[in-house]
Amino acid sequence: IDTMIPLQSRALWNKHKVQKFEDAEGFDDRFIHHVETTLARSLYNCDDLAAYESTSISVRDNLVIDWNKTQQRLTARDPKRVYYLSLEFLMGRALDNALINMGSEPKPNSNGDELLGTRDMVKDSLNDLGFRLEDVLAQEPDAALGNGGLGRLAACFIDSMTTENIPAWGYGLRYEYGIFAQKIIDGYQIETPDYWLNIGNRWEIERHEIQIPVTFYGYVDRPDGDTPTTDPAQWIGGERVLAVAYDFPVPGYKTTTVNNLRLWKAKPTTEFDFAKFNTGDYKNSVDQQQRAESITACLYPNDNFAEGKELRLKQQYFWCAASLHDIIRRFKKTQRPWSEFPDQVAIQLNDTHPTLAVVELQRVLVDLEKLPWAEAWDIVNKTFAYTNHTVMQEALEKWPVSLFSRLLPRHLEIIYDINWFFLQEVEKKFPDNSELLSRISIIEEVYPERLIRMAFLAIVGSHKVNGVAELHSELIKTTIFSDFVKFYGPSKFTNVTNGITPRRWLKQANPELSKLISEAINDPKDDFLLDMTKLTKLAEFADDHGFQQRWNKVKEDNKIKLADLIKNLNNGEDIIDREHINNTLFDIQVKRIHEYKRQQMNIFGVIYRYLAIKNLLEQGASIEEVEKKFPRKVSIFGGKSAPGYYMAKLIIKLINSVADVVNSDVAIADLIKVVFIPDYNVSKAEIIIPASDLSEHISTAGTEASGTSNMKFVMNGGLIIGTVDGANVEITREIGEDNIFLFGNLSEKVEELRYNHKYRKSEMPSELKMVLNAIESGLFSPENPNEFKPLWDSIKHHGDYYLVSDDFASYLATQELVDQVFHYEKSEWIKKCILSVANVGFFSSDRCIEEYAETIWNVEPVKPE
Ligand code: GPV
Repeated sequence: IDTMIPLQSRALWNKHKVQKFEDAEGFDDRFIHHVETTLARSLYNCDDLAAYESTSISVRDNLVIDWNKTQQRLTARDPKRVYYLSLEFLMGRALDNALINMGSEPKPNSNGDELLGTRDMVKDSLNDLGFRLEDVLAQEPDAALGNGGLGRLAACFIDSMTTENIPAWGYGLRYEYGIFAQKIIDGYQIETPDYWLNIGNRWEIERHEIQIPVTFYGYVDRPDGDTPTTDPAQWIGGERVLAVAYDFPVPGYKTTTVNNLRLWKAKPTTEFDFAKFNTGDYKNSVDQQQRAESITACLYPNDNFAEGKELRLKQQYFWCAASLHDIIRRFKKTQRPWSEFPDQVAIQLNDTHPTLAVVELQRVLVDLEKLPWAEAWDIVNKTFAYTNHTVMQEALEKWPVSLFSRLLPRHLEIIYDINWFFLQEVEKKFPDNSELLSRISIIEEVYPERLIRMAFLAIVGSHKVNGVAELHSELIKTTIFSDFVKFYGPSKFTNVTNGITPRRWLKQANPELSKLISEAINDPKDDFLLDMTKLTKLAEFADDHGFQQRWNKVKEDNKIKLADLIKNLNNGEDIIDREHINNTLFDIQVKRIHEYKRQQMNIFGVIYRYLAIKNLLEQGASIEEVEKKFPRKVSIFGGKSAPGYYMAKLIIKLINSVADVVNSDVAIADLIKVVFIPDYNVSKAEIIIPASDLSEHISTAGTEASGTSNMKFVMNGGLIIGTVDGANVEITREIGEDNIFLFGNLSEKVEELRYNHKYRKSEMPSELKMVLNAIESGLFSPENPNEFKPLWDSIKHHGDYYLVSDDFASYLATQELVDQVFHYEKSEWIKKCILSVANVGFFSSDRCIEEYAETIWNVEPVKPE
């Protein structure tokens, strides 16, 4: 702020200081104020949407007041800050979360007889004003600026960083279109655009005053002729766009700290191109300017896959350049020497998407600030840390050198120099090892195009590299990054097992379970949401029959809510048998559709069950007899496929085709139902996850870096069927191996098993043969028997890369065990659920953030006074 209010005016400012609403009266006042002024409506035309908007603005007012205080406190204290750079923030809805987080200290209600948090207070107020909170909350579109786990992790992290009072900023892009909305038409996925800003966005604050120019293309100029590339150079850019800041206040739980999520939008510069205008090219020049906005138009809809499009690289640089500029501007205000930059700034790279920030900082320090190369590089290296989220080759970003040389010519030079210095060090440590040099080089020399390996650049530019679960963090050291371990030693590589925020994923998604817990452990103020070790007290009730029944009632109510959602999505037609809901096992797999996540194995399992039931019936068994072996079960699927991912889309089609056949087969009564829930997203997850009896986390061992929905399901009192992969390993350690259904081959075996397939040394289990035969017979695609050919071919003829045939038998056997416990030992089942929740505390993202803060960022909380 450059205009300072004169001293004599300040009393006036303080006299009129805006106050937060604290009680029902205050809320009503604020709510009606915004209806009548901000929305220009009245009590005669205030519908649910207007009520949502007015409630949001009122709540935002409170947040902004605390946001300002937080920023003032931080400016005064000037502590080290964390900057979390993520191309995805999968935030979901903001209002309910803000109401829960803001309601820090419950206050007595008007009669003084009950403690009310802000959420309950606002709920009552809205009632008095003529609205139902649930209907109001449902008006909000999801902020779906992410694909899946990686983006949702970033959202959980900013929640935890704020709750922990860590001075933190999130930086990302303000896409106009988030992840596409999924429609299912005739069983096929159809993508439709997610224009989430259609009704405006009441949570963002546009900062017209913060506009940062970003340059692309052009050429490099060396005023002094032929100086080395490590000397300062001048990049004369060709295209210029502006980055405008949009700020989203991030509330924390039981704290008045409010952090900032800053998202950039691209817009044209107001520069006027005289040359074009004079040649009569006015229209063209305006059109070209307009194209600036396309940079932040759309989120790339790929999960675990790098597409390599020019516009994507533009997005990455646009975002890195603007964010770094902002970070540097903030640092410079304190007039510290550059050497102190890493003491003030920690930048976390969420995957390799922001790796250009490493190069950009080096460029700023060398070209603009004129620091010597080595001094600059030391600062860069101490500033950055990199989180890897996958070992799968197709997800590792590699950009063509040719694209770089056009779009970012100076950055390419800098990358070459970084690589040159790095390879020299490698050569020094391991002389005459040209194979090592070419393996470890940031540049991959491959015909017809040389490629820049972004992960390698991120490692070289960072002081720490972490994986997201123990198994994954070991795997990156022994596979994709093993040469770097040889060179740097193992201490540069570390593990921080992922976590999730219990505020959204327990309190918000599952208020009834949350209430039961707080009563049981005698924690009326919900402090367990901050200190999840308090949950261990639940273990005392694990065998308590009365408690088990209350626990099960909560689960049943949540299953009814999910059945209602499914009914609504199915045009009001019920698929799930309401009468038997309590003894129908809800078996859920919701996540991005991917061959490695093996939804195909799940649906094959459903087909097997269907065929087996049909067999028994044909042999004359009664439904009651069949039910003893195959009790009631609903298999629920949900998830999006990348638009260009053919096999994933075929898996969706198969699931829907199986659903058609099975659900309409009256012969099997209601023993199996199959449901594909369209358009899985955060707000649907909040309904689906609390309703699970069993959830599936069945990736081929070694492929799922961590998984985070596994943690969400356990936190909501559901059991897991899973492979020994990702965070399933630590979940097992924490909750106990009696409380999880593990199966399948271990990651150590994967290589050998794939080898066996390649040389046709594997036998397919008879159960899988049966299933594939049924599919091949056209049972699920009578008009087009070959529709699913690519699915069976990939197993039978293309090496079964994801090892479905190796794990299928043990998957089925484990499902049988699940049925046994759920239907014949229900008390044991519920006990397992209670014990799981009792020991799920480790997976709070608060624990995770504490580990990052201590071992990687070296930052401390700054608490409100
Ligand atoms: I790389 N992840 C993701 O959602 N998108 C990606 O493009 C990539 C990784 C996920 C992993 O697949 C999960 O195992 C992990 O839990 C999550 O990132 C968060 O670390």
